[in-house]
Amino acid sequence: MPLSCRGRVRGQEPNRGDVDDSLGKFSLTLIDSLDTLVLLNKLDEFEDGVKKTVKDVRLDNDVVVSVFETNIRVLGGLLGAHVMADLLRQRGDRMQWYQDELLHMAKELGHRLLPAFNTTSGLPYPKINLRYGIQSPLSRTGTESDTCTACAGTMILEFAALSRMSGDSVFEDYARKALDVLWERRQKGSDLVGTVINIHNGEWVRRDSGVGAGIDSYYEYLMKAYILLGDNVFLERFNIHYSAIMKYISQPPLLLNVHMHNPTVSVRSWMDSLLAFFPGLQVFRGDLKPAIETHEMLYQVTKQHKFLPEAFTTEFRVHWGQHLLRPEFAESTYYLYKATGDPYYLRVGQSIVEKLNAYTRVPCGFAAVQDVRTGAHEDRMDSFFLAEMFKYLYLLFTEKSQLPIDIDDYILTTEAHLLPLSLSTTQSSCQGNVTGRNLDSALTETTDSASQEEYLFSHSCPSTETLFPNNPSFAKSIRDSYKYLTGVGRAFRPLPVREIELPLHDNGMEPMEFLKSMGISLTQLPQATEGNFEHKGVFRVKLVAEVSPTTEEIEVVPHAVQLISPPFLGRTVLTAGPAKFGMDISKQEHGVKGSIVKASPYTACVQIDNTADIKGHIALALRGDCMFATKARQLQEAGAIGVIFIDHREGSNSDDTPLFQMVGDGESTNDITIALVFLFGREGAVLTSALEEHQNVDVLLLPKENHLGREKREKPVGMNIKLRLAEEGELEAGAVRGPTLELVLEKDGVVLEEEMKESGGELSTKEEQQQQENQEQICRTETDREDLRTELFSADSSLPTNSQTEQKTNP
Ligand code: DMJ
Repeated sequence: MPLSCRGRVRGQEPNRGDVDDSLGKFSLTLIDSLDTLVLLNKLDEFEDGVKKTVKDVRLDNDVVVSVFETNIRVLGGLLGAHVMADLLRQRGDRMQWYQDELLHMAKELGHRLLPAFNTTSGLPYPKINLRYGIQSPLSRTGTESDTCTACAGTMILEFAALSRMSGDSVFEDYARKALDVLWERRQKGSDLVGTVINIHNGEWVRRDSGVGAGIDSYYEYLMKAYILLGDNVFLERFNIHYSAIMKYISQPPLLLNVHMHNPTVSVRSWMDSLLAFFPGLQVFRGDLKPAIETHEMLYQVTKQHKFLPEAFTTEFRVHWGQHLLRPEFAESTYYLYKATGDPYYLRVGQSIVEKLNAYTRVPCGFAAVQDVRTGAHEDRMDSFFLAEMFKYLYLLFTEKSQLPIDIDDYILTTEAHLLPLSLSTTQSSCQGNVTGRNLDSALTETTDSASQEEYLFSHSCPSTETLFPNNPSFAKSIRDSYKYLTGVGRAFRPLPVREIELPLHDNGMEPMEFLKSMGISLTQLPQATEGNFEHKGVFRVKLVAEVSPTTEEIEVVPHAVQLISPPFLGRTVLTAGPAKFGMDISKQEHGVKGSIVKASPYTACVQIDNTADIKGHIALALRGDCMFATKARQLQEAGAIGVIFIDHREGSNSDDTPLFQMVGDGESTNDITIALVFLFGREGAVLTSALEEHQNVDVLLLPKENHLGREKREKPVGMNIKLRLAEEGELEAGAVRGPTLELVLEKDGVVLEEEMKESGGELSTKEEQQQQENQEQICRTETDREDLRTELFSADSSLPTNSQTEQKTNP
C-alpha cells in the first residue's frame, strides 16, 4: 500500500472482493519480485529475499485464493526464483546454502492447487482454500460453477515446469487436460472461445470473444507452451485460433470483441487495457504488421490519457478510467523493440518511465491511478508492477550482454517469470535467424517459392531483418498512418468528403435505417447529393454527409430504495444505480413496491433455495461471482418481482463512487423483466441491518427524484458563465460598475463560492494583498498535501474536465 506505507494483509483491510483473491497471506509481492531482483543484478537482495521466503512464508493458510492468480504469481514466482537460485549456486560464488527449498515450496503449493481440478470436465474451480481445499466443510468455497477461459487455460507453463523439475507428471497432466477441454469446446464454426465457461458441464456461460480480459493468457499459453515444451499440438491450436482472431477480432489497429457464434457481430464498443499484451504475442507469431499497428494505436491512447485506462472506447475515449500500473503495454513495447531494433520503441519505453515517475511515484512505491482523468491515486501497487513492469522496462533498456543471464534461454510467463527453455524435451525449431549456408541448403530442398517463403517464415525468429530485409523503415511506414489516430498533436483539418464501405450483411434494412440502428445519424450537407446504392450485401455509399456518432455520455439517472414500512416511514432514502436491462422503473408511475428478502445463496449465481420466501418479493443479492444478468434470471425464475444488488465492497458508497448502470451479459436480456437496482456497500448495509432488526421491511424502488416526501423544487435555470481576463489597464480602478462575480478559494479542497456584489466591489489595496497571500498559502498547502501530480493532471487540456465525466458502467 504505497500511500499508507504498509503491506496489505487479507482480513486486516476492508475487503475488496475478487481483487483480494490473489492475497493468500503468503508474501505475494516478495515472491512475485524475486527473479526481477536477479535480472536487475540485485543479487544480495535476491539472496536475502529467498532466505526470507524460505524462513517465513507459509502456504497452508486458511484463505480462499484465486487458483489462476496463485499459479501465475506465486507458483510462477517460486519456480522463477528457484531457477535463478540454482543458477547462482552452480556458478559457485553465492547461494551455496541453497538446497532447492523454493522448488519444494512450489511442489507443496502445486499439491494445494490440485484439488481445484477435481471437476467432471477437468476445468479447474476458480478458487481454492489453501488449507482445506474444496471438498471440506471448512473450505468456504466450491460453490462456484463458472471460471474464465484464461483462468482455466493459463496453468500449463507453471505446471509443466513443476512436473519436469520435480519429476512428478501429475501437474502437467491436469493442466494439459484443462487445455484439451477448452480446445474441444471452441466454437467449431468460428474457432473462437468465449470468456466464461461452466466447470462442470463445459458449456459456455459468456460467449463474447476477444483477446483481452477473460481470455488473454489462454492464447498466450498455447504459443508459449509450444516454445517451452516443443509440443506441436499447442502451435497447431494456436495457429487455428490466431487465424480466427485475425479474421474476426483484429481490425487493425483495433482489437474488437465479437460473439463467438456470430463473429461478424461486434459486441461492445470498448477495448480493455489487458489486450495490450497482444502485439507482443503477435511478435512471437512473426506477424509484425498488425502488431505495429495495434501497438501504435495503444501508444496514441497513452499520449492522450497518460496511461492506458482500464477500458477505452473504439474512439479512444475513457470508458473506465482506472489505471492499475498494468505492464502489458511495456511488454509489447519490449517485444517490438526486440523484433525491429527500431529505437522508436526505446522512446516509447522512455515515455512509460517518465509518466510513471511523474504521476505515480510516491514515497513508498508507485501508486495506481484511480481515474486517469483526475490523476487521483489509489493505495495499491499490485505485485505485477515489480514482477512485470520493472522487468520489461529494464530488459528494454539493457544490453543483452549486461544481463546476468542469457535472456534468450528463457521464456517469460504471463507474469514475466523466467522458465528455462532447457525444460523442453524436443529441439526448438527457432534457432535464431536462419542465414547463410544453412538457409541456402534448406531452401534448395524446398521447391516452389511459396513453400520457400513458408520455410523461411516458420524457421526463423520473427524479426524485421528476416521478414523485411533491406527495408529499415518498414515499421515506421506502418506507424505513420496511425500517428494522429486520437487527434493528439494533429493540426485541425476539416473532414474531407470520402467514400466508405458499409457492410450491411443483407439484413433487409435500408442503409439509412441500418446506420440509425448503429447509433449514427447523418446530417445533410448543403451540397449533398443522393446516396449511390449499388446492390444488397455490401453497399458503396458516397459519403456526402457529416457523420456524428450519438453521444455515449448518457447520464446515469440516480434511483432510490426508499424504506417505507414502520419505523422508517419513508425517511430513509438510499441512492441506487439503475440497470440497462430489466424493467424500466422510471416508467412505473408509483415505483415498484415490495418487502425485501435475502436470497439464498446470497450471490444468487445458482438456483435459489428459498423460492418460497422470495416469490412475490424484492430479493437482496450480493454482487460478485457471476454477472448481474445471471443473478437476475435466477431470481426472476424464483418469482422475485425485483432485485436489489448489494456491492461486495463493504465500505463503498455513492458519495465517493460515481453511480453506474448495470449492464447485461453481452447476450440478449429481453427475457429479464423485473425491477433491478444496485446499492453500494454502505447503503446496502443500512438495508441488511434493517432486515435483521425488523421482520418486515417494505421498500419502494423508483427514480430518486420521485421519492415520496421529496421537496418539490423549481426547475433549475441553466446558465453559461464566461470568464475573460481583462488586459492590463483595461479596467481602471473604480471603473467596474454593476454586479461582479467573486470566486473564493477555501482551504481543504477548492471551494468556489460565488457572491453577487454591487459595484464598488474592488478590494482595497490592503484587503487585496491579504487575499492574495491567503490564496497563495492555500495553493501551497494543496500542493504539499496532495502533491504536484494532481495539479499536473488537471493542467492538461487534453483531459476532459469533471463535468465531462463519462457514463460509468461496470465492464
Ligand atoms: C498479470 O497478473 C498477468 O499479466 C496476467 O496474465 C494478466 N494481468 C496481470 C497484469 O495486468
